[in-house]
Amino acid sequence: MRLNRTTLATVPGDVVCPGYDRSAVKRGVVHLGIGAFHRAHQAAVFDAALASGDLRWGVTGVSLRSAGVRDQMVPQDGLYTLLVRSGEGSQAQVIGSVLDVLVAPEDPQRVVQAIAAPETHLVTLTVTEKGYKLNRATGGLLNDDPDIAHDLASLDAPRTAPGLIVAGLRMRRTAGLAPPTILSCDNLPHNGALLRDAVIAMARAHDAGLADWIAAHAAFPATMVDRIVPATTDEDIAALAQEIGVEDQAMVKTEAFTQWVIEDRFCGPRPDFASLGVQLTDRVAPWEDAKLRLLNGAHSAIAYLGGLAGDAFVHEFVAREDGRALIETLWDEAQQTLDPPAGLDIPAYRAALLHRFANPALQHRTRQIAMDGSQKLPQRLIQPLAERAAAGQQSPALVLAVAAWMRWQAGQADDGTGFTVDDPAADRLAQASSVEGYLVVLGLTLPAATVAQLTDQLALLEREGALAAAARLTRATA
Ligand code: NAI
Ligand code: CS2
Repeated sequence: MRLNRTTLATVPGDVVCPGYDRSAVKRGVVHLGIGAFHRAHQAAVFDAALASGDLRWGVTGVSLRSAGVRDQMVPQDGLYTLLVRSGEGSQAQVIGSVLDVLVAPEDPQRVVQAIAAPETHLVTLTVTEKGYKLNRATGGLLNDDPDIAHDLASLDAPRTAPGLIVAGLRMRRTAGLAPPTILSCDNLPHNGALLRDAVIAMARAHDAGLADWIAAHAAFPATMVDRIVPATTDEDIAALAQEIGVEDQAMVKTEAFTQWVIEDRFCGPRPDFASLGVQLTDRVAPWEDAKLRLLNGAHSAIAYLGGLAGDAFVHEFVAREDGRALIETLWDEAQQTLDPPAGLDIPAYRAALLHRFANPALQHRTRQIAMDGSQKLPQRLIQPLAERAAAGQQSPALVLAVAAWMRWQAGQADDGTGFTVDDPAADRLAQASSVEGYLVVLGLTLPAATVAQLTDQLALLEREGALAAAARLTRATA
């Protein structure tokens, strides 16, 4: 028996369920990229908005690639369980904010129409870093990407997020409607500005007037999003079915912590975010940098060093004394590059992060974080390393973490086990055999002294393995 609007009545009483009338909910949000993170983060906030009595914030979810999530969610009437797992136990809640899921490749026009619908006030995105199709070194669209090339030629059946958004905005403009606010919720620095540039570049290829209208009237606030959401496994689904008595193929598991900081620059209606625990601020960049360089930087270090050492999960790496010591050193280095926002207590933030990473109930795979490293490393590790090098500071932990990413590209763990490198640049990375070669793939340069240190650490990792390299660093910095 699957979870759906009929079987909802049978779930145990301690599972929180939607208390609002779902049939009265309007579709105020179109979300592109309805993966696990959206379901554990933004959709839960929209659910809380609905529960507060503001029924404008139902979500039309969109898959840009496969039909998998639609096939999980539509038979369940969009209902799914959000399972919060902490060291203390777990709490389940059924979320009702997702009303429909569209599969863009099957019917792109339905997505365009959803964006253009008068009741749509927000378009949100979690399409992964690579989904923006940007050449991050130059800031322009990836014009040689076949899907971008297709959308630049015609928007009749768009294939990319920028293409779908521009086609939707074009339809709104023709209908005399204002644009919705468009919120990137991916882990990219200046995500609002990046998305705005991509959308305006796509629009300009078709209609300069449309591009100018978007530039003048649409809002693309920057956001910082945070909640650790590991990919759901078959075991998670089976265990939840035992607990709630129905099968939920769309469930997501997460931690108790959640944070959403949004630049307060909307061009139309939005929920009363402040009352829903969302922070609105003038400047998101300091929050983004702190999160990307402390949380995500440590995550990537753990993914590559732990992954090479054979740690399947994040909590295994931070259970090691040398693992924790390495992360603390990395944070000492990274935090000196930050301009922390008022309200962020860095020592408390670091302590909380270690606690979050140590949560064994989350089962957060190092392999999941290791994915798409070429899209993640620059903002997480290389930028702070470059800034420190420019200031004449040594950064042994950042250097080791970046070298571990380079070592990862060989597709072999320290015990000789082979794995596939999951990265849009995997082919080019596989051809690169030196530090300089890896940096070319990223489109970045570093000073010669830093390149030499990376080369040393890469050789050390090849010779002695990740744990020995982490232990050496602990001894050297003790
Ligand atoms: P997921 O794998 O469950 O979902 C990824 C979504 O992105 C899917 O809808 C997929 O179709 C889409 N996508 C993937 N490649 C794409 C491409 N080339 N073009 C267009 N769409 C593409 O992953 P999840 O957990 O939902 O994470 C997605 C993003 O959310 C992350 O990359 C990150 O930027 C952000 N995020 C994730 C967190 C997490 O802990 N999982 C926490 C904070 C942010
Ligand atoms: C992780 C993030 O997969 C990754 O790259 O570092 O998704 C991380 O879980 C989130 O940013 C936490 O908010």
